[in-house]
Amino acid sequence: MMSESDDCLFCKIIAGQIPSSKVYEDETTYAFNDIDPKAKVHVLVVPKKHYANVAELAAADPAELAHIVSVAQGIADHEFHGAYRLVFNTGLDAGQTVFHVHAHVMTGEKLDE
Ligand code: DGP
Repeated sequence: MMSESDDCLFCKIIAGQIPSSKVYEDETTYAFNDIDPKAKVHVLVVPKKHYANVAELAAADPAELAHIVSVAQGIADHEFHGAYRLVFNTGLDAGQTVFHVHAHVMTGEKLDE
C-alpha cells in the first residue's frame, strides 16, 4: 500500500531524490532554500518525518516543532542579527501548496511590515 509520503515532494527532497540547496540538516530536521524566494534569505525548515501541516506536527511531536523554531532562530542569528519572519501556511485557502509541514523562514534583510 502506498503511504501518504510516497508521493510527497518534500519527502523526496529529504531523501535526496530531488535536488535541493541544503542549509542545515540533523537527525530529525532538514532545511533548504525556497525555489521562489520572497526575501533575501528564504529557507524552508521541515521535519524529516511526514506531517501534513503544523497542527498535525504540534499534536504528534511538539518537541520537533520547538526544534524547528530553534533551527529558524539559528539561521536568522547567522544571517540577520536574529530577526526573521516565520510562516506556516496551513490549508489550501491559506496558500499551502505542499502538504508536508514546512516553516518559511524569511530573513537576511529588513522585511516589509
Ligand atoms: P507553501 O505555499 O506554504 O506550501 O510553500 C511551498 C513552498 O515550497 C513555496 O514557497 C515554493 C517551495 N517549493 C515548491 N517546490 C519546490 C522545490 O522543488 N524545491 C524547493 N527548493 N522549493 C520548492
